[in-house]
Amino acid sequence: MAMLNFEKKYRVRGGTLVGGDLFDFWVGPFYVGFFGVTTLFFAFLGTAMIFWGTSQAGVFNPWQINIAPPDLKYGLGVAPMMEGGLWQIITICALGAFGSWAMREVEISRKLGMGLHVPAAFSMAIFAYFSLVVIRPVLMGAWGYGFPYGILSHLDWVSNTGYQYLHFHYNPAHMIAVTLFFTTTLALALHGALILSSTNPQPGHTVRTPEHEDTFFRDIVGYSVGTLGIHRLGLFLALAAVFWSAVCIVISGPFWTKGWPEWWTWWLNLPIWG
Ligand code: UQ2
Repeated sequence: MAMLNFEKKYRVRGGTLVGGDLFDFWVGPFYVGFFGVTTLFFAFLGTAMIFWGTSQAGVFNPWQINIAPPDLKYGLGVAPMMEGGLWQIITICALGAFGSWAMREVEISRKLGMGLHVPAAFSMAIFAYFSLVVIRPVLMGAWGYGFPYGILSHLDWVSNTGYQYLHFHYNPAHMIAVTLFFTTTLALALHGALILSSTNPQPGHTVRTPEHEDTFFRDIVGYSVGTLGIHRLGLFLALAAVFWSAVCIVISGPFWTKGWPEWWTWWLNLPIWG
């Protein structure tokens, strides 16, 4: 593939964390780096394990793929290959691939002299996965509390786990997470609409400036968060949504074993009701 004219300027040497110049090269449009190699290694191994395990179970319908975690009786030990051991290896591969991808983002950010916001944001997604398959299972004493790898089977796990706490919407951390997800879509809808509106002026007008964007929101709600501020707000809302999602599932089991509706008895038991 031909190198685009601006790429020569930005394809700079250095910024690597591991391997020095050894992996500091591109294949076509892709930066490789040490972590590009480890990403490919873990991703291919993990994916191959899923396909192999699925074929061993005689399943050839993608919707029915199900690589289950070990039985609870294996606790936090190593399980036999076909009884959850495969799930354990796939989990290690997944964490290896996600972690490598994050480090590759760090190397590219350093190479370009940029902040580390992108790998920091991606790390929150890794943390959400890590909390489901490592933190919560470890706190509860068995890998069997992890979720199964399969399109429909992981949906069943989410539904079953939620119903174990009777009504997950009464989980206060779940409430905060949902509110943050909705607010994220509100912020992106406002921002997307504002940018498209100012870059699509009425016939005969030139493209509008950020001053027009500020003015629109000052006119309608008395406040403009600003062009940089909206992106800080968006990143904060999205990361906070993921963070509270992780909190809401990690507290379910390790720190609260009853139904979530019952958690609210603290409110009914306040002495102020007389
Ligand atoms: C804004 C601004 C932008 C924007 C948006 C706003 C010029 C291009 C969307 C408006 C956002 C406000 C008032 C905050 C809304 C708060 C929440 C919690 C959704 O002012 O500056 O830049 O895109």
